[in-house]
Amino acid sequence: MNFDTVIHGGTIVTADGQFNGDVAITEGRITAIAETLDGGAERIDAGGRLVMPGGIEAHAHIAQESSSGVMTADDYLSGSISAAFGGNSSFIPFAAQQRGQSVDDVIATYDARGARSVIDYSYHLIISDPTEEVLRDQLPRAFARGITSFKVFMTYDLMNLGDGGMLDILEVARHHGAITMVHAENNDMVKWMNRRLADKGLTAPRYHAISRPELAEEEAINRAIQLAKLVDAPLFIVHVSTAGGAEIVRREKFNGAKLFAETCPQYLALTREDLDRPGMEGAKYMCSPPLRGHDTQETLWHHIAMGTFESVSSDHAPYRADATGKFLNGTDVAYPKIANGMPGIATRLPYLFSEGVVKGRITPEQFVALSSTNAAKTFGCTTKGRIAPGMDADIAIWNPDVTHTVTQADQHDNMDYTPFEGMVLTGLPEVVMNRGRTIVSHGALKATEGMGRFFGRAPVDLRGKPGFTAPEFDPSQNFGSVLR
Ligand code: DUC
Ligand code: ZN
Ligand code: ZN
Ligand code: ZN
Repeated sequence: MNFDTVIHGGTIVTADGQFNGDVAITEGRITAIAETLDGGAERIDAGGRLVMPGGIEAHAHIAQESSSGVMTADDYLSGSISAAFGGNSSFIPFAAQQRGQSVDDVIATYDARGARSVIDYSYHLIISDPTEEVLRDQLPRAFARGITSFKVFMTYDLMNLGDGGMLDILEVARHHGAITMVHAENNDMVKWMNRRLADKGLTAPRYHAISRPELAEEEAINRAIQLAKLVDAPLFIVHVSTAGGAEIVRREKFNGAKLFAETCPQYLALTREDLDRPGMEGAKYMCSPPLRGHDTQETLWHHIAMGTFESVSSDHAPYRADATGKFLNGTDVAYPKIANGMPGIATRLPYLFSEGVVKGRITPEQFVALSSTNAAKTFGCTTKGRIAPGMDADIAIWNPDVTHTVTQADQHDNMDYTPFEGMVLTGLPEVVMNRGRTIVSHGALKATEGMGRFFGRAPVDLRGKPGFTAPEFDPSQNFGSVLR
């Protein structure tokens, strides 16, 4: 056979199992898997290495303005390069609607930005202004383009849709087979805490964590799930940070909600004590939901191992610790004026591998599911996330034994810090491929700007999700909604 590439002698790991063998690639696709394969214009020796599906980063903010107007430091070029160094072959950042903006305009804007990517990309659409035109015409057009996931916020005054707005989106999404993602924090609880803290003059970064209580997340997660159940719509809870939130997700999944969820490395690796660092250092550790306590970490790991979460995603939200990012409003400002979010697209998988697989908390198969296969299934990436004949040759070859210290210089992003600085991790991706093209090899970038392609996605895969229909509401009736 005339293969372009044969990856030889590695341990192939999928979400279902592992075996030693060779993988052949022809014209960007996996064309054969066998114990031994001859030929290949290029042969890659993977002896002692793990051959896994390239990561799919399903939660990243790239070339995106926050609702308060702060632009992320990473665009699609730097963001995709950093992602690739971290073992990702593709990613799905957000395309964010500003109030008053049409969805068509949002997509055109992000198409121009995405064109710089070195890896394949798609978008989740953030909806902040669900007007009738948006619901009736624009979201269906986005869906037809393969943008099959819509994200909404329950917090931030400029983003929060209210329960009715969420129901509108959930209903449209359900009708088309799209999945609704939600940032779940109770807006009024946070605002009430903010007022109390401001009254007492408590404005340092550490109060950011206090202003966003665990209860605010737990309440909103529960509410979002009940809203989704009313219209029997699939729901994805992003960045679950609390034991209570994870417990609700687990229970509701068990009871038949069409529910999906993720957590993020920062909630496993860091705590709210990191916000206490001297001066404004703590600002680097401000994200929403905020970092929690030590006991939360082991509980979230337990939920990862039990299958409560489909994915562990980075929530890469790169705001530099300077006047372009965190301190756009000045260096000596109260915490509500500091951009929140932290980078992590390059550290997500090395962290998950080291602290998960190497430390025995999860199996290599679970690592593959959490990093790639489940995201592909949830978000309709039908040609990605698996090592199987016919699939895109999106492959990461990992050295499971190499130990390294995380440092900013190795992130290959446009940031000026990594919150994971100094952590000693075991295991690194050595070769990362996207559609058979080598993007990163042994620490060197092999790709050039614009090599990535936009990929449209299929409806959410609901196999194994029985669903829940509220007896008072039969969604097939469409009581006078915009859907006909
Ligand atoms: N939510 C995110 O998903 N990312 C960054 C900040 C936020 O509030
Ligand atoms: Zn969020
Ligand atoms: Zn995010
Ligand atoms: Zn290194």
